[in-house]
Amino acid sequence: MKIGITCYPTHGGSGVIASELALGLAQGGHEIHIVSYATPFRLRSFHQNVFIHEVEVTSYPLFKYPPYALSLATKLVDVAREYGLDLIHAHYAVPHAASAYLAKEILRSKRLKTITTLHGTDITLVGTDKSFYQVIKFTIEESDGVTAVSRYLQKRTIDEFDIRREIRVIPNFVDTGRYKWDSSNCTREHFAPKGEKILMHASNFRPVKRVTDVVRIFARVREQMPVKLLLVGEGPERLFVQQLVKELKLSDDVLFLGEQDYLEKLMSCADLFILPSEQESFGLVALEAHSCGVPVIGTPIGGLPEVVTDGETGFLLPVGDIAGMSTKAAELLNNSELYGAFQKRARERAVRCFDSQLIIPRYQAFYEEILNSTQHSS
Ligand code: GMT
Repeated sequence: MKIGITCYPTHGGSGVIASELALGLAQGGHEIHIVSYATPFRLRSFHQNVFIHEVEVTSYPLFKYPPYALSLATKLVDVAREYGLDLIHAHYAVPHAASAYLAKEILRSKRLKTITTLHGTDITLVGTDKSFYQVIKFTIEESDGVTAVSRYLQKRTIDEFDIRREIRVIPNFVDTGRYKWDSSNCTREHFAPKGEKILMHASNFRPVKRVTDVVRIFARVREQMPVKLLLVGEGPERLFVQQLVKELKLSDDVLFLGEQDYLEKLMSCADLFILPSEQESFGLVALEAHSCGVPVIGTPIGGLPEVVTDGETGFLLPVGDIAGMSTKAAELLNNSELYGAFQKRARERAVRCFDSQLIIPRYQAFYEEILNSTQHSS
């Protein structure tokens, strides 16, 4: 197949999944064309079947907001024509699904199919904003195929947008061969020279991630045992988080590592991953932690319970329950037998349910199904 994939290139779950899917499909012999405004950060290994097409956005004094969605649609048209694409797969509905729809209309092609994968805030935060709602509903209805990364997101989309067509659940995935605990990756002594335990959090530091909760949970665990906190990522909350670390006098034990491209190497240093989000349609980073055998302390919201099994591979406590989360974190870290069982089950769960070799073929089968169908039911 000749597949166009459009996604955000920045650090974030949807770009990770789109890039890993592109590489997996390319390895399977498909020709992949990535269309985005930059090369996705996670497209870090070369494959001869992967082509990158950069969208150029023209600025003009009249444009307060350059119309990226139109430039993307134009690029998709050019690429589809030049390479004879069979389908365009849009990751994250806003605005990619609308650009893919427009490209197909411009091409007046019955053969070219469009598939939209819903990732999370494109539905829960952005898509339902009234400035986008009608376009997102329309493009969900008009895509030839739609997938959601969790059962939670599938239901939420149906409810929020009153959708009658099928939305297929294809969960996120991880390369468990690469995301695994590896002592040669592990620079624990560098971060924790006195053998302290290590807590980790990684995100784009947006308010929904509640990174200040991570710091408060850490502060309570630190009252009970020697421990360090690794904070990975960048985003709008970082300054508040730094301020809080100073106020709580934790600076010696909290390390801000910024954006990191090789999270799997850092995961090998972590004892626990903390993800106290107030929204999470899936929680790809929790899956990556599990794949490295790292239990997760999180919240029972959104699709996170579909990834983390409460009481078996981690603990899920109500949003904002800092006391509860720190108690559970300390309980796990203080009991090596219990910890070992969680570690083992976390890894097993990632391998058994979410390995890329299990999930990528599901996308491939879905593509074939859509290409072989003449119409979708809407
Ligand atoms: O960062 C992104 O690219 C998307 C991001 C978001 O905030 O929408 O993440 C979402 O998509 C990921 C990949 O499918 C999921 O693992 C995240 O749970 C989801 N984030 C939220 O729902 C907050």
